[in-house]
Amino acid sequence: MKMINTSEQILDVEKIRQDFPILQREINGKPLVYFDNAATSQTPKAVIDCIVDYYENKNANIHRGVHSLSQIATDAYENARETVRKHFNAKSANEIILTAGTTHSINLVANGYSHFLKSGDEILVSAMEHHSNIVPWQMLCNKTGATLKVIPMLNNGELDLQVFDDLLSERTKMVFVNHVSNALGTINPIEEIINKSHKVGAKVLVDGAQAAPHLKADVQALDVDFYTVSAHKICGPTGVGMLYGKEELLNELPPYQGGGEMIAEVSFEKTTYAGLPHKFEAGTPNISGGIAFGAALDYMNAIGFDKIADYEMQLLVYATKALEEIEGVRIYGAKPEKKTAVLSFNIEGIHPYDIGTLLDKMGVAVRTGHHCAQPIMSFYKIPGTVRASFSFYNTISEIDVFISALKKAKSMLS
Ligand code: 7TS
Repeated sequence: MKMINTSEQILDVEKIRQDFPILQREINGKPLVYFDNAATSQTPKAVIDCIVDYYENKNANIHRGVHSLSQIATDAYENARETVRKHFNAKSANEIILTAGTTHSINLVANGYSHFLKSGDEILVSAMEHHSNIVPWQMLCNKTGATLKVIPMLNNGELDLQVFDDLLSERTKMVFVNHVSNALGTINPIEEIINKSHKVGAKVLVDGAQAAPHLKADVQALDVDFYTVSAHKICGPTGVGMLYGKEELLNELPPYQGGGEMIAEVSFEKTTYAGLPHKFEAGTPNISGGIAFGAALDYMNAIGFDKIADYEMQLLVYATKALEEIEGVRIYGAKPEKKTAVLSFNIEGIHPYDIGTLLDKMGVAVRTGHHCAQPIMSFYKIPGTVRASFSFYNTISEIDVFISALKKAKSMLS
């Protein structure tokens, strides 16, 4: 991430905030300051309108009706898939599986590879993963006898790439790493990890859930094998997301779930499966969600990911400096230039939950706890952190409110 002068006006944030109805509301009698964007982003009117428009004007089941409404819904859904394909620069729409989100996407791949791995095979997972990029692989190892090995992390919130080099061998079949850590915001060097993994013949799944709100990943340039995203972290609705997979790899994987829409032909003797992407999309999907996922990407692209990243860096640098001036604060993780707009911290002698509760009373929403990344908390030997995560619709004056609320909370709890 590049460093930015804090006084430069990069975005017209006041105008952008008008697009988000929820940002106008109060919480506990105070204007909402929403700093829990890493858990889920807020939803712009364009995306809400898209969902309403679907139910008012397009609602029908897709890929099955000869009637016009079904065709209209199908076209809208497939157009959204094309928007997602373009955004991540996949070669073909067959490589874009619309799932329920990152957790679903990872489980789909883990289930598929459970048919191929065997005892003696190794898979590597980073020490800074969300539980959804740990538990499915443990389940896969239990099923297959493969061994899970951990790429450790360093005190500065980065991965230990020297140990990664040592762990890689011809036994390594798969490597799992997030593009950006949800608990710390670290941007991991996935290009290097992908290149080195490919040299030993291992496949790489990158969990892009926390990267997608802040930067645009190009799956072809990265040469990544699988990439996962949740729409609700990029201004879209919950319950929908993407699994990108290289076409030849997705073709090799068996279906995850059986049901309608994923078949070519069914008889009681034998069923043949549909081609990509439908082979992995059994049942009626989240149709309005898929269409709104496309609308969310259109909305963010109209603002521009370069501008979003630069503006969020201004917020992060400003907030980091203000936070560091409070006595007893320890910030976990990398320096601003190596991470996205996340501040994970503690105040000496105070439980993160108590800080979060008092901040909430003052209208400031942050997440507290282990952030579904318990191994990171174990590494730092702490029960959890307070996590403030920023988005392009947050402002410097909201950070001022947060900092003064934090000082107040500290004095009440000390
Ligand atoms: N991977 C990462 C890196 C995440 O941050 C999350 C959700 C997931 C996977 C799971 O995504 P889902 O949409 O399938 O639930 N992270 C968080 C978080 O940090 N706070 O709440 C949810």
